[in-house]
Amino acid sequence: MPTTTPARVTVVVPTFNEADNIETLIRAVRTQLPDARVLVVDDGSPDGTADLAAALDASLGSIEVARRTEKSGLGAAYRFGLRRAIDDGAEICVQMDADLSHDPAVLPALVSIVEHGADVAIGSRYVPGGITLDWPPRRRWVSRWGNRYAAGVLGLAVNDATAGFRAYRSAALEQMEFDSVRAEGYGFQVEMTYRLVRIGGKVVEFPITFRDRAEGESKFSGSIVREALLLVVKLWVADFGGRRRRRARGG
Ligand SMILES: Nc1nc2c(ncn2[C@@H]2O[C@H](COP(=O)(O)OP(=O)(O)OP(=O)(O)O)[C@@H](O)[C@H]2O)c(=O)[nH]1
Ligand SMILES: [Mg+2]
Repeated sequence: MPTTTPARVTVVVPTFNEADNIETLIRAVRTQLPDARVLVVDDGSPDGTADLAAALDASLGSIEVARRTEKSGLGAAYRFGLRRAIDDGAEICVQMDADLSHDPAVLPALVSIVEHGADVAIGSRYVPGGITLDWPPRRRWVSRWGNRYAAGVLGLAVNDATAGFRAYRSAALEQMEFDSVRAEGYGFQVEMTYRLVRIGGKVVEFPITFRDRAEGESKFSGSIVREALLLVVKLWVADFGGRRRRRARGG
């Protein structure tokens, strides 16, 4: 009987000032995925997040902390972290926030979905069974309609293209050349989704309960929403030639 070796998994966690959350998060990740590596990508948090994570490595092991000096945004942190994880041998890369909005109990399901053939498993708020708790109505509205807009304009059959809780097959990340994605905030997640769909990747959405952060400060801003709105138009325009060619071929 052939033995199946579990895929090598790295959980990439970008952090900026998450001292109140990082220990709880890392311990929960270790409980849910005991064999996974954790890569914390910290942008010089003044509150000592990186030191807390490094101290946990001493007791738990398999926790790497990438200490970057400047706060350069979520997209840059993910590009760096995913590249580092793949180069270090990860076959599946998970991305999740440090603020406990993403429930670590969902990790085994996301990983298993990729192990069973998906190129990305998205922890989704907008499929049946998915829900967002504690968000004010305005933020809920921006997220819900932002997703409808992005999916509608780009023709994505994805309900939560801005979600940040995902597991990717590393081979698919390479194929879609994720290093060249430029967007920073929600736009980063949208463009990653768009590229994956364009290479014919298989997307599976898994319902999650998303909770607003209980500790630490929000980095939500109008400018990252505007970036995402504009990006969708840019992607649509850039793909104009592609759509015409597909139509001409009858595809
Ligand atoms: N390395 C790095 N991490 C960041 C940066 N900005 C945000 N993060 C982290 O990225 C994750 C998501 O950011 P959040 O601040 O939770 O953004 P959000 O979920 O849109 O908004 P709130 O939950 O309301 O704060 C968290 O783990 C942050 O600590 C950054 O510039 N660099
Ligand atoms: Mg958050």
